[in-house]
Amino acid sequence: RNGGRQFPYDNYQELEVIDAYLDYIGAEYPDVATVVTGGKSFEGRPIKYVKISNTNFEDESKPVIFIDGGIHAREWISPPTVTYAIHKLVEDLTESDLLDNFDWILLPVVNPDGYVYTFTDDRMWRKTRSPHPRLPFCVGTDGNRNYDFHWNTVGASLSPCTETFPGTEAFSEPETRVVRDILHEHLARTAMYLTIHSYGSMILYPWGHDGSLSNNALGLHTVGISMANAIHDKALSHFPRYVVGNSNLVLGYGISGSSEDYAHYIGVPLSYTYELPGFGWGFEGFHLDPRYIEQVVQETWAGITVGVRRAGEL
Ligand code: ING
Ligand code: ZN
Repeated sequence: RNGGRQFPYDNYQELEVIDAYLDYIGAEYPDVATVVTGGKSFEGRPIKYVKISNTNFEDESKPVIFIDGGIHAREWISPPTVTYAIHKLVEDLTESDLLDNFDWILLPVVNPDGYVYTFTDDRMWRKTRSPHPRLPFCVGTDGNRNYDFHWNTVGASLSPCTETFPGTEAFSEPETRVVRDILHEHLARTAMYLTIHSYGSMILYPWGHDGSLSNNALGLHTVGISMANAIHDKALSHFPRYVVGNSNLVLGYGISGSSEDYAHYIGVPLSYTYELPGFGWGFEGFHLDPRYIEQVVQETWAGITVGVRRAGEL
């Protein structure tokens, strides 16, 4: 054990360690946590998530909070923020209102093939690992361009060899289909969807494809600001302050086929992309110094919990 919890936050963990932690949680806390394999990645790895409820998840009696991480392989700070949420909800138990009032779905690594590849071959790999059917030397689809909302219209690359290739069709990737299926299965009661990326210290909301505002723009912005303020209150003084806003306007370009837009389009009222902190550019940005993992998972959890409680009031 590590300070009373089973998952270490002093360094980045390989996929096996993350999967073993999820299995441990399911085995040790069967009354609150159920581990589900939502599907298999292109290379056949299980895509695991945890359903958490202090009553019976299948009663469908509470709003659902769905958080995913690790869709982009190199954004290593993302998965530990999701495992930390599992730790706080299942092992720590100090914030019982979060379980009394909500059910949770937590999926730390959407793209296990890419994640493994960043440990074995290329630390800067972003996409999935499926080769293009006609150009097999071009490997990988950008999972966050592969969703079926304005798919392949803006901010995605036609060339399958590049970083933002949206796939041969919407939902061509088994990894994004797992997230899609979770969203649809619990759509009627999903209050909030968060997809955790890095880097940039931003909380972004729809619509990414054209920069227009959704009917719930006021709710999105209000909850987004409260999350950013909660993070700021816990953040180290030299961390950049989070920016909150419409994805397209904040980033300065359009993005089509993102999970954030898709979730909101099908009806999730509060849908956000978190861009966690990173210092410097490129490698430096994606490889946050491990000494900050503990800090970032804690401050991110502060943001998530404030947002969730606020969502419960809306
Ligand atoms: N950034 C996101 C990306 O997928 C983004 C930016 C935010 C896209 C919100 C869509 C919606 O490119 C990273 N770091 O992946
Ligand atoms: Zn990303």
